[in-house]
Amino acid sequence: MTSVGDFLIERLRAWGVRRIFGYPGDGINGIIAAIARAGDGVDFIQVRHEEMAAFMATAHAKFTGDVGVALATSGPGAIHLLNGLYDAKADHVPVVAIVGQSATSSIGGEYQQEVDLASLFKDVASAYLVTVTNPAQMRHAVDRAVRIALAERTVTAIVVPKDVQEEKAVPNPPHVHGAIQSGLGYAAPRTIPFDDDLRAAADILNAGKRVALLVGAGAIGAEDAVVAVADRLGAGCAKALLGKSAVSDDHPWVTGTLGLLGTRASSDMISDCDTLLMVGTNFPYSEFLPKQGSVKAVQIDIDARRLGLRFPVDLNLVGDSGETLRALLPLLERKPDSGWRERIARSRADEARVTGTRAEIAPTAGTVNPEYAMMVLDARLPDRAIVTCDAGTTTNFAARHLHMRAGMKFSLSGGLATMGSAVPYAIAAKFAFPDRPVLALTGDGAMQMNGMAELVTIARYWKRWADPRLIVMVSNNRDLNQVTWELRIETGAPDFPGAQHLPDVPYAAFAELLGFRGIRVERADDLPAAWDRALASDRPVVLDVLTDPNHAMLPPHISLEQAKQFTSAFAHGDPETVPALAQSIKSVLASVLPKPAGDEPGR
Ligand SMILES: Cc1ncc(C[n+]2csc(CCOP(=O)(O)OP(=O)(O)O)c2C)c(N)n1
Ligand SMILES: [Mg+2]
Repeated sequence: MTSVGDFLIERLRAWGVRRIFGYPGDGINGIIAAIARAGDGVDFIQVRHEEMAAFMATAHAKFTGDVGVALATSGPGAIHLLNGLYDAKADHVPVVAIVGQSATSSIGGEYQQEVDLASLFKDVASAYLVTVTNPAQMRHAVDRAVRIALAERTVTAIVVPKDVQEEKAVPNPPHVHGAIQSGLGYAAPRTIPFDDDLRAAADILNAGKRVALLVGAGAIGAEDAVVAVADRLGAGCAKALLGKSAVSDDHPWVTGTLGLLGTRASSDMISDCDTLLMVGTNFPYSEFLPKQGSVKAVQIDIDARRLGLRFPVDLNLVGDSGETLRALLPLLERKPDSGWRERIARSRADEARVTGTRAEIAPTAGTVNPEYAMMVLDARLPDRAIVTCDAGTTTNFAARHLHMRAGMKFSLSGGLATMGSAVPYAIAAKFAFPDRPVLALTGDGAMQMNGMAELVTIARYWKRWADPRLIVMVSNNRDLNQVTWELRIETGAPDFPGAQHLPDVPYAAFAELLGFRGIRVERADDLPAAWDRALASDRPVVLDVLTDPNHAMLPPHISLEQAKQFTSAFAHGDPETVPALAQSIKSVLASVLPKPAGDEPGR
């Protein structure tokens, strides 16, 4: 007999799903058993915690463009999934969640592990959420969950009570009134604006003298078109963090990321431009965008919901990034050289000088300057590397110091900015691209939260991967450093060790226990050789770098208000570190305070 569980798996396979990230429980026994019966047909990846399964499904979707699938049992398993599902929803990638539920006979009876999943998932899976109580529903439940997730780039969920999983499948609902005969398949449309609107966009862009592009995750895969348009317009290009790999940093007119975690070259370019073209980005920080009314602007996004949301542009275009830019290109005029690109290149060179200086700031004894640590990696990033990053200072430094080259991939939890995602993202990347080097850059807080447990998952699977290099770099500053600095900058509060400090954990030694290479680095001089060893390893590596929590972590342009708050944190006395912080802060403030000539503070 083919059960409903069997048919669920069969139908997912028919949709092209080959991998399910999940964790068992008796609420999904009928589905787990079906996966076992399916044999090689579908690969079940066992994680340590359901949230990790959802992160992996999210990362799978981000790195491959296909739908990610996460499976969890009823009650606690379903609840654990949620944060990872919100990550997919916030970053607009297709993920289908499949969760168990108490048997239909006990629903409504407060039976053990019964949770009102229809209410719990109502928000995260608002695009499509169905409880399958009749076997004949399964066909359209799967067809709709996958198709809607792909078409709307969001999260959908199928809840299956445990008894229903074991019932006889109805793969072909009867040809009668009330039955649904759904089908397979989704072909993404080619979305381009009407000619008149493209012409209007071209008029705006042609009239500009200093054009800046801001590209996001929506431009990933459209690099050729971005480059062609930027070259035609003599434009510069900044990137939202999720779009870091969209355009190679090898182009001298690419200024890197924009925003709190961005470069000064990007923020200077955006404030000096007269025309802005936003492509596939939902970049949130308005203070890093031009002042309203100060520039002409065009935005391109495949989803009209995100148009005109962050900046009141003159023209909103619904369209696919690559297709729309290609359609726009013949309408764009080559601009005479006004020196704009040269100015951008100079600003980039200045930036490199400043970052170089920051990387030279002497760290507190026994630690490594975290910016130096990132620059050592930047000089060694292997071709085709896939880089994942966690919420924390590592993201700031990776955002500013890592240069993406063509063929690399980069992602992180952008919209949700949740901790604990870098290692599960890296695992999903490794399954999707087992022949590519994958690097997870994480803080010690995130490592303790999820990363350490997920090393166990790596230990289980790494021998399957053609290239065994999954390198986890832990920035071990024994502190929730990102938030410690935010406390200082935003509220003027001195350090609060009880809340902010973390225990030192021997990450490298733990990795060795799992059969990995563990490398602990306490001195900057040892770091280049440590990275070389890690990158030449024949097995996964944990690189535990003791980084300096006193290294000032400030945005590219600190406002006067923030500088005041910040100074007051030290006037009140940061309990343990005031002298140690002084040098770092002085150097960093000098590099980030607004330019004196003609520039207004606080931009
Ligand atoms: C799940 C979750 N909890 C809390 C936060 C708030 N938060 C953002 S970064 C951060 C500190 C991270 O510390 P760590 O991983 O050690 O990185 P560091 O900043 O020290 O480099 C915290 C607590 C968050 N983003 N996500
Ligand atoms: Mg830390």
